[in-house]
Amino acid sequence: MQRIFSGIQPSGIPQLGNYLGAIRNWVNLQADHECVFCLVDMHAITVWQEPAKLRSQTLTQAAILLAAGIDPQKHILFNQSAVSAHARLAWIFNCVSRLGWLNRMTQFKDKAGKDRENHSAGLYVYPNLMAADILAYKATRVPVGEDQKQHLELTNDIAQKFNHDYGVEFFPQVEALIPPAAARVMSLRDGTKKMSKSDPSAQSRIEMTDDADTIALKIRRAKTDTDTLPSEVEGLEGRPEAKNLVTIYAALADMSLAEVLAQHQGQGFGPFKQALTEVVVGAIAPIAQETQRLMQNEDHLVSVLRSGALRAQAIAEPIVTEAEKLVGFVK
Ligand code: AQP
Repeated sequence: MQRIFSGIQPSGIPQLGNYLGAIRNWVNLQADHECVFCLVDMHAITVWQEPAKLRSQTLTQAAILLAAGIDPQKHILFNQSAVSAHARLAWIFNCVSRLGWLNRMTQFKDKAGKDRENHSAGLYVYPNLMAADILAYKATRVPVGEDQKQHLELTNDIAQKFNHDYGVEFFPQVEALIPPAAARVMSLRDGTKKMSKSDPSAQSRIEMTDDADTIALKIRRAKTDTDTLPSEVEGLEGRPEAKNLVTIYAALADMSLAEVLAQHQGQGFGPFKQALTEVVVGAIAPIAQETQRLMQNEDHLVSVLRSGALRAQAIAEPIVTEAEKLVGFVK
């Protein structure tokens, strides 16, 4: 059985893009993989996080994952900082990875924007830590959204260079598992920007804890154009907001874009948004409700993460110790 590693940052409340790009896929992959799911709190602090919020967001995120169907008995769910192997391997990878490789990472450019000098060094070396997260478990498959593809290519470059430098086939190559539908969900306020849990505008995203009224309001306010829905997929080109709403509908209803358009062609956004609201509420509301229930018992959430961390450590510790020996550290 192949081992999967995947992470999500507790940098806010998970949003619909996290769900369609990652969480929903994780739930399905549990059937035929050994899964290690990680709340990557060390990644989250690459941009400033209020300590109390980071803690509560980590627990909320654990609750959302459990509510969405992650099974912490059969698989592993834990928070990254609880297993020191991640930080140790990341340091080695900081020394294997090349500045030229990191300079090409588009996520850093997107997140740092023009104000590059004022961002943390952690944000810059984020992809090296991500490579360490995956390779500390010698995971071979990584379910991610389309936006993370470049980081996985870098992970493979790091693995290859480590193996070459130390003259041993130690780390495997990893394969990205990118969900075919809704690989990228865009902001409700700007169809050219990805939906993000840390976007300053809560109106730009559907959060996994939103109730039906909040979802309806956000979709009603979502930016659109004044045209009706086209009959062909090509008609969505140059209409990013329209394409995004149709994409979300298609992903949640398990339909193709063409099938959604066949049902809704000629419709204005008023009625289409109502139909979309029903589909989104149908998928999100049960998860939000179960999350509320799980949030009542913080001790239980902490103990799920602790026991996950112990099991994660049992896998990662021997792998990272071996890597340290290969480097020449006295162990
Ligand atoms: N808009 C998206 N569409 C599809 N997939 C997405 N993912 C994130 N946003 C979208 C996928 O969710 C997984 C976990 O993401 P993450 O929390 O590790 O980091 P991120 O990609 O930076 O997500 P956010 O929501 O944009 O967080 P912030 O705002 O903190 O940067 C990943 O597999 C990602 O592909």
